[in-house]
Amino acid sequence: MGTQDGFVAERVEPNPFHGFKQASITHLERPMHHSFKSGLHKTIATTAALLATAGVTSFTSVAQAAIVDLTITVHNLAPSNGVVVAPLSVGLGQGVFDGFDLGSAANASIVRAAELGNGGLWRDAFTAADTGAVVGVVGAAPLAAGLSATQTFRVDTSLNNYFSFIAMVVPSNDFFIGNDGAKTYQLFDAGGNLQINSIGQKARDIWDAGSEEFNIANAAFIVGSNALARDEQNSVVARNFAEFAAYNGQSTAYGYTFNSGLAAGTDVYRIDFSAQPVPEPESYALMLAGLAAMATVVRRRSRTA
Ligand SMILES: [Ca+2]
Ligand SMILES: [Ca+2]
Ligand SMILES: [Ca+2]
Repeated sequence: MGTQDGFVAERVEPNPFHGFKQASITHLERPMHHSFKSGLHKTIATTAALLATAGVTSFTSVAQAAIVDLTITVHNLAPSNGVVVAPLSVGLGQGVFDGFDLGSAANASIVRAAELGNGGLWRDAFTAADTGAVVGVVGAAPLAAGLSATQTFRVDTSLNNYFSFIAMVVPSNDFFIGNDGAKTYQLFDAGGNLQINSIGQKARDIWDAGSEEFNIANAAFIVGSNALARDEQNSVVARNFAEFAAYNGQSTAYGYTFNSGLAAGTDVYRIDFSAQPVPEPESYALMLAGLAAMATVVRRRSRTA
């Protein structure tokens, strides 16, 4: 079954918008294994404590630049009662996956993300083009103005150095944010250092996928509309934020009356990054071997004492 991070469920339901909230809260990729990680950290602490007890003073850092925990935090900065952004699909790879082009027709993965808020096909296409990629979703529900969401991904700074993203922006028929250039955002330099702290999106950065005609009755996030319905637009990907104002006064799925409030330079969204180095598995193995050796020494000493 496909993921259901979008504005409507994949399966057609009698009333698709009845399932709006339920369909919006699921995201399946959880690359982090927090309990495993914290367990290992406890082991390190225990190991360090035992080595210190045994009189070992030179315990060098095990941190390596290549593997990091990348925390991505997204913020909806739009004016209140304004646009909402679907959970952000992200891809971290070598800058080889290019999802769409300004002035060209959007492919099926972009159409799915832009018309229904579901980035599943986009993430599948990303990993098919870049086998070492890490993909996932930030946020469990469409993000309203003033709110934030965060997610941590374990990445290799040499395989996952470029960042890409896509998310539907509503109310709309087929609007989204995302990067046109596969190599626009190089997060990590050759030394594994994070070199981008933040990516901002203004209203003028929002795309119209050109796949679905403007029609309030077929838009997502509007009460009484059927997002699954669509009129083919047969156009190309283009910048467009002015169309949001056409929804002013409409009732939204979040219970407020929509008011776009957008001008070209209005801040809409921000993606923040922070990176925390983590030890590589080989370092853990070496440490555990060292601990075992030290325990043997301690045991022998206590026996001969
Ligand atoms: Ca492109
Ligand atoms: Ca359109
Ligand atoms: Ca639609």
